[in-house]
Amino acid sequence: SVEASIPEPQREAWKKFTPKPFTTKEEFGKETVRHIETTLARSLWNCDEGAAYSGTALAFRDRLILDWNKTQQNQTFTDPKRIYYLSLEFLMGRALDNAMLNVGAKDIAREGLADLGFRMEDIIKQEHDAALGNGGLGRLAACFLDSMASLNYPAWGYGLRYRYGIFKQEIVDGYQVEVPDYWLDFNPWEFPRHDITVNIQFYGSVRKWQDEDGKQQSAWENGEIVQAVAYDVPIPGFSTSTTNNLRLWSSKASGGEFDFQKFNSGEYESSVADQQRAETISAVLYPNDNLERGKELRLKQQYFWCAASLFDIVRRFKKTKRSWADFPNQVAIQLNDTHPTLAIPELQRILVDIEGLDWDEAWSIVTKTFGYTNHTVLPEALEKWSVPLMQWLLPRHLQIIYDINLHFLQFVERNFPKDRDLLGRVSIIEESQPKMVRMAYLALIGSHKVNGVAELHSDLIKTTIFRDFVSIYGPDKFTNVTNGITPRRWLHQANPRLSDLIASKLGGHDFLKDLTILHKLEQYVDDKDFRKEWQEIKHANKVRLAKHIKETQGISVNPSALFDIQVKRIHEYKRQQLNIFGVIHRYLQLKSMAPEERKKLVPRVVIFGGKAAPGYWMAKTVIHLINKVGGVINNDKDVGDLLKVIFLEDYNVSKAEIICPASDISEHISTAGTEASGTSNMKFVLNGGLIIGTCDGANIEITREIGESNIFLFGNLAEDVEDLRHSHLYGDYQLDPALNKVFDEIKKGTFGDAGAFTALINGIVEHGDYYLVSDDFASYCKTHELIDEAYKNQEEWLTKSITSVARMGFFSSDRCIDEYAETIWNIEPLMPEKE
Ligand code: IMP
Ligand code: B1N
Repeated sequence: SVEASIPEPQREAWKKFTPKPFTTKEEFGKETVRHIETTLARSLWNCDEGAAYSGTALAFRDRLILDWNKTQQNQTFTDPKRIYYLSLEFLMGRALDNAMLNVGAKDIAREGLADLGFRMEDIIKQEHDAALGNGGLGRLAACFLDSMASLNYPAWGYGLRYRYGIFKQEIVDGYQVEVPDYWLDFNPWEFPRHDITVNIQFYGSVRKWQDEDGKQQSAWENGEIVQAVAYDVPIPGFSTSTTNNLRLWSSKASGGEFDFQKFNSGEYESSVADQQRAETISAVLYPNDNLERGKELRLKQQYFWCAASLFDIVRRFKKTKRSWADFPNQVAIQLNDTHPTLAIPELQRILVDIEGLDWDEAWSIVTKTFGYTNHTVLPEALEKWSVPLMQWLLPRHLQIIYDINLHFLQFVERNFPKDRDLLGRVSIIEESQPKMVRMAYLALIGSHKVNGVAELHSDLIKTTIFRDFVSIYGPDKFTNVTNGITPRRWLHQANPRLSDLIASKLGGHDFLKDLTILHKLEQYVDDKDFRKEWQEIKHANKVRLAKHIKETQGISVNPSALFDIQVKRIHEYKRQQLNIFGVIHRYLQLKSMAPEERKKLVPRVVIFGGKAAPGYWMAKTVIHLINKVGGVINNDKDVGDLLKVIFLEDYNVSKAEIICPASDISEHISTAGTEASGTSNMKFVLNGGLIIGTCDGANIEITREIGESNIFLFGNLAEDVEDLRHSHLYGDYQLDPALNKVFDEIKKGTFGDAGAFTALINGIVEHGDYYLVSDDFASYCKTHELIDEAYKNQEEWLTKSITSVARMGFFSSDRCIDEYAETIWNIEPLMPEKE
């Protein structure tokens, strides 16, 4: 069993045989070659870069596991309160570079690899990204894991082990084509735990009876069973031996590979079909960002993962033989958006149906345990599940949800007896056809704290989607925790030269553990040599990106041009369409100028990147337009180096690490009130780029920290959006004239078949311009002119760049995790044991 341990007298021998981590390049080389020769069965004669990567990764994995074992043992003995972070997405990116930096052995590995005939940079590039996420929400979860380990919090991540992560994007004739991302061919970073399995039930029925004491009992029976198998991924902290665990569940047919009875009785095909059906649950990540489509398989994924994780958490708690009342003192569970909301009725089911607690006692434990983070107010992203579907798949959970709702509505009625409409508005069940379960309401009612991810967003949820709940529970249930990013990956790893330059001034790399130390940089803002180096590093990073563009797209761009970058999921609310219309406007102006006049212009490279959800037709149209516009502008002799438009294929985390350090300007231009926070805005500024942005999400707090003169803000405010939308539909409303010219050009066929873009234009001209592209167009273009002017003064630009970085200390995910720990989780760090 998992609990068995070595008898006392033999423990000394055990300890003597425990492997020691490598500390020199020779020891590292020895480990690596041993893995290449024995684990991989390759040799001196056929070791390519792929094999060298695998050997290096295995040597580092061994190291992480030794620390991981100690951390887990220490946690088991000390038994502190733990935080469990439930997220359907973990967008981890590559692991090797991160592991090398976090354990502080990158230089040893570089030298060791050189001795074996390999270059570190080439080896790192061999790794396939772990891309189990769509965008910001999944990457935030990955930054949180890094911070929780680095700050020594006893923390676990729980997720799904998708066989296919987010698809790989190819651009063919200007269109997005999706290619499956099979990433598990060789994944040294996971440990299959075939001894840790949980049986998960679906479908079936509920039996009810009265026990001897006359108490009502319920049992969920006769369902179909699928097995969850744990795969563990070690998460090393930076500059600490704490190594936490990310546990990902994989689905498998229960009773092993397939049903042997069926197999032997000749039902070969159906036994294999059962197996495949079970494995489908964890087969693929849903590729939608900020959109929920109510598919049965998605609900199955959610329950499968919640039930397996809760079983595991409850099992760990029960080992300590504490009373149930102690559960919330030992366990905090954070819900990353509503995707894990079923964990709430599931814990209530375990406590009431299986452990025999009273409803009220159980419910008090549940609500003290959970916290819920909301990441969006977009209506199309708010999860709702149809009651008939839930009745069919999870009959007992539906009953529990109805009971939770009943108790809640009775409570509301007692407190607001005169407000009849209120009950319908706040009910977990929407009285539609069919009825729907509103998951955000269930998550809120089942949690003790609800938080948004930036100040504006946390204010907005209180006045929009959760308005009634503020009156019901009072404002204290709601709080804000502004997002952050890990400076280890997004500065030290992505931009090592800048990290080292900063360290040379601040007396070491301590700022990577306390980012607020960066403020000391301001005293060097006039230091000539420092400024020169800062500028050289930015230029070198632009050269690196230009090289990537040349290699992947075959287009040469001038690294001295102003690099203007917008990389993120393609979404109407993020407004890549505003950007490309702005580019067309710039092109038209340029074409109308005399050649001497053009010479005064600041050359620009406009770079786009990002994926569209496969079924999101409008987003795909935007990608198509960007590529068509690029095709025309990049080949126009009048334009030359003055304007280039690039669409980078397959934007992902490892590409973001090359892109973020290379911007002069990055664009975060969502319609005000739609982007909950944004996190790439923080990554770009931390790497010395300036931003053009709307007053939305974390842009507002970035402005407050770095100062209004260091950011280019434009556009309408969130508070005015509703009225503007109304005026489009019912007022006498005029399209922006410059935007109209852009549309005329598209309609003329300048960028290929005009018909392809009709819907995009009509959405703005005829159907109410929901995202306010026209309203913000003039101020957007004007602001880009200001940027051109500002860029001509390179000295001032440089001052802005340095000052901004110095003031970015607030946006570390370490600060963010400390806030969660203190205000929501009530947990403390657990320091690793001394050697
Ligand atoms: P944002 O929406 O620009 O704030 O994106 C947040 C972060 O998510 C980025 O900085 C990337 O790390 C990641 N990200 C966004 N879009 C994608 C994508 O399409 N593929 C992979 N990662 C992405
Ligand atoms: O979460 C990020 C924020 O920085 C972004 O502003 C926000 O858009 C993003 C359903 C989502 N919100 N909601 C999602 C993703 C997948 C899905 O199936 C919704 N992603 C965000 C981190 O706070």
